[in-house]
Amino acid sequence: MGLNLTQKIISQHLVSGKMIPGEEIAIRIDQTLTQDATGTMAYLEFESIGLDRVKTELSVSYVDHNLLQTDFKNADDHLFLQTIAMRYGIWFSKPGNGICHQVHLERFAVPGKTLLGSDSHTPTAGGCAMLAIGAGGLDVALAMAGRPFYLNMPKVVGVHLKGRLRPWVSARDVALYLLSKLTVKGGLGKVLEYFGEGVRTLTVPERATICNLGTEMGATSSIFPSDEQTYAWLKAQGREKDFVELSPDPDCTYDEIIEVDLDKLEPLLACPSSPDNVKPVYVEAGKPVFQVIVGSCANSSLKDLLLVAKVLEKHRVHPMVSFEINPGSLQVLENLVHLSGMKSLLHGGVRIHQTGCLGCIGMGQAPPTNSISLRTFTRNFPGRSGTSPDFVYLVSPEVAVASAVKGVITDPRDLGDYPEVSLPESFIINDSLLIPPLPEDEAKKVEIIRGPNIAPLPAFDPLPETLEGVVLLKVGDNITTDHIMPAGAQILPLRSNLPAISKFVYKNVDAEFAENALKLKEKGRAAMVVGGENYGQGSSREHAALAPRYLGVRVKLAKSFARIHRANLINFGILPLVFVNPEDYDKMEKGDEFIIQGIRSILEKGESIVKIDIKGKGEVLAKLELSPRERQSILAGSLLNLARIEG
Ligand code: MIC
Ligand code: SF4
Repeated sequence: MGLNLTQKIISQHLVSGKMIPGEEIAIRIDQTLTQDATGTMAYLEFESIGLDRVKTELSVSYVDHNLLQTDFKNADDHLFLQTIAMRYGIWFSKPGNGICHQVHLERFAVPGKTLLGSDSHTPTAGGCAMLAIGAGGLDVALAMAGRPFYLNMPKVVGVHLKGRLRPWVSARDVALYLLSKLTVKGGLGKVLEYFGEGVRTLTVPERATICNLGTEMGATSSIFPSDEQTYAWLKAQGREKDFVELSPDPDCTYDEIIEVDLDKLEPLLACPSSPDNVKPVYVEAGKPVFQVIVGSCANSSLKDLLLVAKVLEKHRVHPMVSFEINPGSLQVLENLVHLSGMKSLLHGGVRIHQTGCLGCIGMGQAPPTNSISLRTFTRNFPGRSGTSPDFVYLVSPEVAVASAVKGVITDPRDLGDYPEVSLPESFIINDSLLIPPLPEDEAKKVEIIRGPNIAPLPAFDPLPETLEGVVLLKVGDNITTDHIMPAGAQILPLRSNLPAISKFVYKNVDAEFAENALKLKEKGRAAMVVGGENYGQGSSREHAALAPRYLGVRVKLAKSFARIHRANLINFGILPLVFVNPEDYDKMEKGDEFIIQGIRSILEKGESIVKIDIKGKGEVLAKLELSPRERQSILAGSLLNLARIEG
């Protein structure tokens, strides 16, 4: 029997394990990417492994998240990242060069290769037929050290695209449609592989938008085949030598099939405050909007901005709307200028920002109180915008510009004829903010510059035989890493300083969480957090595991976990326990005292049922399903300890 594309790429990179869904496999990683918010920690971890140079084919360090320089902290991080890249043979993408996923698609994505990135939207490169996966910084550090990446063999869902998108309906709507079907957890343990006649109607940046938003469904990755569209993209980037044709075998099978009629889709939006709260635009039409932003790794390509520019050739932005554009990359910006798109944007009443993540991660661009903000971003989790409560809708560039023009949520089909937008056959390439790795002999001489905000990694003690402590917090379903470890302008600059950032854990859920946890830790007791389904969805930030661990959290007990967060918990020695009887969730309360006897022995013996004694309430049973390697990581106290033991 033939293989689908995902299975093909995995089989070519398989280091251990069998390609049976759910079983642990290890794959070789060809390329890695980091961004500044996760990168500082990832490079501190890489450094502590003690190698002289990265062992991947290509590793890139991007600066795109922490661009705001209100004091020395972010500026120091930039310098640290640049010098550590110079020291270890890593490409460095300077601030201003653009969002990691957009730049990677332009300059580095190669069909058929594997990419591991310390950012959850790394699957964006699936638009160029890469098997691209988001992971915690430590996993990326280990991949840079030449170690394989461990994951559970995903199920492969074939998404059959039929027909062609109609005018004013775009790639974003394909993803929103799938979000409405799959919800934020429907992609867990799966790769979404696109096939069918509709595929060839979509350009690589459109495919990238769809792959990017697969992350919001919890998918391990998303991928398109490599075909004439891929060739056209690589050629336009001056990289046609990287092209290889790749498609699934004709007799391949999929674990599931989803059919999407592209020509039946209509403009959609995700209402506040979850990416899967999807409705047709006309249902919300007419509500006044005060802010509209086109940007982020999902929708800031040249095609997206040219579309907006074309509309603004004929229309002006409504006086009550702040219409903001965050270009995805320097390349997008320069080509937009060259094609006169910038002129229409400026003339039409747009506010232009620098290239980067900006408001998508709460670095500026917070909306006004009680007002609707429309954004072409990836996530509208509550408070992520920086304003609380917020009313953020996720939309396509088409819906964004139509609403910016009318001042109310608008179905873009109301604007009349769809403007013709075509991409140039070759882009202006400008790599002036992209610094190649130094040759080995020069690299060795580089001195890494560390500002005072870069704190060394603390030590993590091994798992004790008995865990005893208190349930410090109980939360509901779909808790995001933004709840656990918020971002934004105040907190993001502390990503390289664990003691400092830990003070903000669960800040918007329980302002006293960090203080209470530290008090407990001082008494030598452990903290537990109880959660519902899909605990830890969203970002790859390992700080959502690292910082709680620093505060003394040793147990998370939930109905189910999101993939990357679960891996991060294991990497830092936190037990990801799952209720055997989900009804037991109801009897757990904040303040419950617990004891888990013999936990080390349970792990050493490879047992998978854990008894938790809750004082005054009796026993709660939990599952602990771990691979041998995951058990070793938790026993050692962190994967870093284990990597050091293994040498
Ligand atoms: C995000 O969109 O939430 C981020 C910021 O890009 C994160 C990474 C981070 O928290 O640094 C992600 O998606 O992984
Ligand atoms: Fe940046 Fe937003 Fe993309 Fe995350 S989702 S990488 S913050 S643009």
